[in-house]
Amino acid sequence: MKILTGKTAFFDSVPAIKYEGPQTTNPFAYRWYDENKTVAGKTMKDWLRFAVAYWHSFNGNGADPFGEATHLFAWDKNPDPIQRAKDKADAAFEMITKLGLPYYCFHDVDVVDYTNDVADNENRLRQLTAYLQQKQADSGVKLLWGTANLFSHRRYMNGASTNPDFHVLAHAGAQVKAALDATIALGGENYVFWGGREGYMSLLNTNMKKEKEHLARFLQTSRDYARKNGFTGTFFIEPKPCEPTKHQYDYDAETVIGFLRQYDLLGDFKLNLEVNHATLAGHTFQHELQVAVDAGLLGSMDANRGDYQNGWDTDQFPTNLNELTESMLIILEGGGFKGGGINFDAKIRRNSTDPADLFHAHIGGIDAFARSLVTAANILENSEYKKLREQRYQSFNSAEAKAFEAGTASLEQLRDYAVKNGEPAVTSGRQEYLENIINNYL
Ligand code: XLS
Ligand code: NI
Ligand code: NI
Repeated sequence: MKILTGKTAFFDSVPAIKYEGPQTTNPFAYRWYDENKTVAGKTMKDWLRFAVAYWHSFNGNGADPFGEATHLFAWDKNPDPIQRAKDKADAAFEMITKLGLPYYCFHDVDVVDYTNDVADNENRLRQLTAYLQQKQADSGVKLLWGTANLFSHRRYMNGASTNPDFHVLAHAGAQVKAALDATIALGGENYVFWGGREGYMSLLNTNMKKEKEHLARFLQTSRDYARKNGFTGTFFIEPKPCEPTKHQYDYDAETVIGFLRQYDLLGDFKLNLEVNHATLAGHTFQHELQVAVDAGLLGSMDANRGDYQNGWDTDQFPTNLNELTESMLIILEGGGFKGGGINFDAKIRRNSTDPADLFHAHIGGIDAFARSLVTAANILENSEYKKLREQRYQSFNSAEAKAFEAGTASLEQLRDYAVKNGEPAVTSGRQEYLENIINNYL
């Protein structure tokens, strides 16, 4: 891939990251991610479809509720908002091309600062869209998905499409329209809705039924606009149970699937699952993946990890090989992502203040996924894992069980089967044995 630097290089000290294999001591090299290596019938690049997230890497400045910015990066300095946005795009494409990744993702307000003037915002985004079109053409990097930030501005404090004030909802519409225009112009392959404020803080002031109907209608209206304007990609809903809102309507995968079914949106929408959102919902990420795969709706994922001691979205870079290997087992068996890929929705820590830290973070996450992909493929191909799981259900091969599954066995027949066959045997689920298989292949 051609390395793309703007007028100034922002990551001067960092070379292009290449695959060197597990033995290398070079911190700026991949040990596992070898993009053209074939694993389970596809290249690593095609299985993983990595994307860099604009917001965490190029807008995130390390500030937290207790303290000011600590990431004082050179691309974020120019006082002119358009020039600053272009510097940021230069930094983004320098990093993405040095990492050798195929995709990026953004919110409208990540690309260029927004004001309260709708027409001015549209104009700014159009200027930056043209700039990004050129960057994409020069590098071959593509847009995995675009989205609109409908949660940061104070007007959205009571929700965007679920706001009790129609005037606010209309502003959300204006933003989504412009973000869709940008996504379409950039050949974006998907479009995401994350409902950060689509929910409520207190039922005392909330008509939940009305708000959920508005959310559905807003999605339909947005879909219709995008389709009319040539968007052929997939829309993703990104579930999250809470934070910033106390109760969010897109709670988890199962909830969103029910919602999409209720409002007839399954033909256009799939899921974008995030690791730390799953754990906030009280699930494992593997659980969320399995729910989506079983419904044929695994569109994409936001990669990160949470902190077991904290109850919020810490968005750390993924490093947990057990969690990722179990996840890759599900993704592989499900045939991969439907339209999406792996977006690093993760941020370096407040005290990781060197531009190079962004590289170490991504290299670690990329290698952790690549290694998990190899491990999971190995487990599926060579271990007893699949066979053991299948064997647990072997009793369903009997004629009586097949009749039950087909819906032709009555409750009386189940009773007679129970009487005829006496007490079932005690059968081991062999959980520890299976856990050992994962570790043995790591
Ligand atoms: C926040 C979400 C957000 C979405 C995009 O928790 O993960 O970053 O991915 O709006
Ligand atoms: Ni996310
Ligand atoms: Ni998140």
